[in-house]
Amino acid sequence: MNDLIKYTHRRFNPLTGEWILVAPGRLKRPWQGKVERLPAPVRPRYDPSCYLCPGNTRANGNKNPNYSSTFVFDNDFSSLSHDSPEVRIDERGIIRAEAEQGICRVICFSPRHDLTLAEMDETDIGRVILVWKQEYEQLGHLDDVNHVQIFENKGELMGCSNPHPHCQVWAESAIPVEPSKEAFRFEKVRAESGKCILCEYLAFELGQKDRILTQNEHFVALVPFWASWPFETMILPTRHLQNIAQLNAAAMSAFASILKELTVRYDNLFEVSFPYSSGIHQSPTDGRPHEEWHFHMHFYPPLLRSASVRKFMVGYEMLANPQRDLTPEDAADRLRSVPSIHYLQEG
Ligand code: H2U
Ligand code: ZN
Repeated sequence: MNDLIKYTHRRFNPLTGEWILVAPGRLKRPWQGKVERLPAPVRPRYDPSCYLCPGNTRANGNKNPNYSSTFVFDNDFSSLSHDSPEVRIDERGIIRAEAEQGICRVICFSPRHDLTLAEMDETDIGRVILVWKQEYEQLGHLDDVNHVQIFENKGELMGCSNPHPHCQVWAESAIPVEPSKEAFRFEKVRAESGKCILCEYLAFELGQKDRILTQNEHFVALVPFWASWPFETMILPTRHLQNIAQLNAAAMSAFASILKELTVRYDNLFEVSFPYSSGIHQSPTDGRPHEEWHFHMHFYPPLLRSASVRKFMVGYEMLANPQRDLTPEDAADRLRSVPSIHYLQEG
């Protein structure tokens, strides 16, 4: 293994069935990753012009309550709705389309305009996780909802439209493309061997430790062996759980704690509020038990070398498959080597 990974090689992503190309030799050019600390952006605790701050009026004229913890509302510009008619077309098996039903919501993490997950305390992060759990359960129970996607776009680089820390929930009748790749793989491996991809993977990683960033009694955070983004990570429960609704109080606190540590390490890497898209992949809500699923949270950050140098997934990545030069092992080393106290909160 150690020999193989010194040279250009391909790695298999068992969750999607796809491959990535790893070219460690390209990293022989000097690393200039250390950047000067930029002055911390001045972010007010409350911004009178923010659509998401407590008491403010949103873009469509609705007024937010004076909320003091989390705040959930139906997205004013929702892509999905419950009232699209159930119609489909299928011409020659090639020209296919179907109506899609569902609902989109926005979850503000806290009234504070200036606090991302990395800067929130674990108790408040725990409140966000509780809302994720409630939304997964409530929306998942709706007749026309078979899948609930919870995700966060963080930072302008990821196209986030509002700096007030928040995430979104899109609940719909179809299983979207990325989770359905995983669903297919979980089912296939279980049917063939009776095993769970992530239980097997976790057992391997806990033996190796090369890519593990941190762990507690209930969760592990790691750089997956098959990561395609430079600092891509994953949080996964140590037990074979299908979804976040199955977490007990101790596991929820452990989830909050590992989320805090991972997001702090991210911010500390380039001393910047680290952009990413993250999201939870968990069992569909179609009424079946889906014992094959092992829920997990993905983090896909775009940054490569500094607060301003990003990785572009273009050219070869768009037309062939993802490729990387920083190895997942080196990425894990770098994330492990930064402090676990947030750079703006130290001292
Ligand atoms: P981002 O997570 O990509 O920043 O999107 C924020 C969502 O918030 C976006 O889907 C919604 C947008 O439609 N939104 C409202 O519903 N009301 C508003 O007043 C502002 C933003
Ligand atoms: Zn705000």
